Amino acid sequence: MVYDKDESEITIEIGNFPDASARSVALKSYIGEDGEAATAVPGGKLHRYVAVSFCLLCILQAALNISLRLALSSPQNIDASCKNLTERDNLRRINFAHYFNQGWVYFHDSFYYISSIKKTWQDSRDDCLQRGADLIIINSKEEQEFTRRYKKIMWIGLTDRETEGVWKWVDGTPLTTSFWYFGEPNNYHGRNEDCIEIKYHDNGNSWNDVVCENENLWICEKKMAL
Ligand code: MAN
Ligand code: CA
Repeated sequence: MVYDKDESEITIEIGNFPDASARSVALKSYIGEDGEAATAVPGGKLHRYVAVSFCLLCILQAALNISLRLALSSPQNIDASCKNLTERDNLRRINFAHYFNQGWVYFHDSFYYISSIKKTWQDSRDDCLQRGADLIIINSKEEQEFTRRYKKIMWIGLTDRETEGVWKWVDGTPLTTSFWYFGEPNNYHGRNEDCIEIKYHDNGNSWNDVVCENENLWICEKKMAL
């Protein structure tokens, strides 16, 4: 290809062609049928269209993202979520104050109430239910250790009253992690020992099965929603 300055023309030398018509055909295929400047790459136009459409799509997507973000974080929306948060926070505060004032102890997302009088297992459970709680469900080593701190014999929310030998927590879940004292549970001397007390609190494994009609202190648990 030679650019001729004087004549302001582009002269393209495509090779030796026998006649003028063959030369014209070759030239047309080089510069494009409509005379527009085209790249020499086959399908170049298509590539350009695809690239331009892709860019337009990207711009559209970005615009959509920005407008959505603006809409969602509008002052009204922020106000509403802040209001919800503070309302929830206030309820939580009132709840916590209530339990603390009634002498409950907070430990690992639950409140616990330790009775100062003794009752049967069922009456103990009813007392917890009346307080909006239930007998304690022990589901971790930490919670088990927590119960031992009180150094008292207390009912917990575990029983096999429904089916002998099938231990269930008061929320209906089966027993998975247990802390039975050596030799327990034993239905001692053929007695019907269907309710569980923390008895041997100086031992990591402190549980004992006893007759549900015995009278014991008890420990209620109220799980706090996070
Ligand atoms: C008492 C009761 C029983 C327990 C035995 C252990 O009799 O608490 O439940 O198994 O002591 O010696
Ligand atoms: Ca026993």
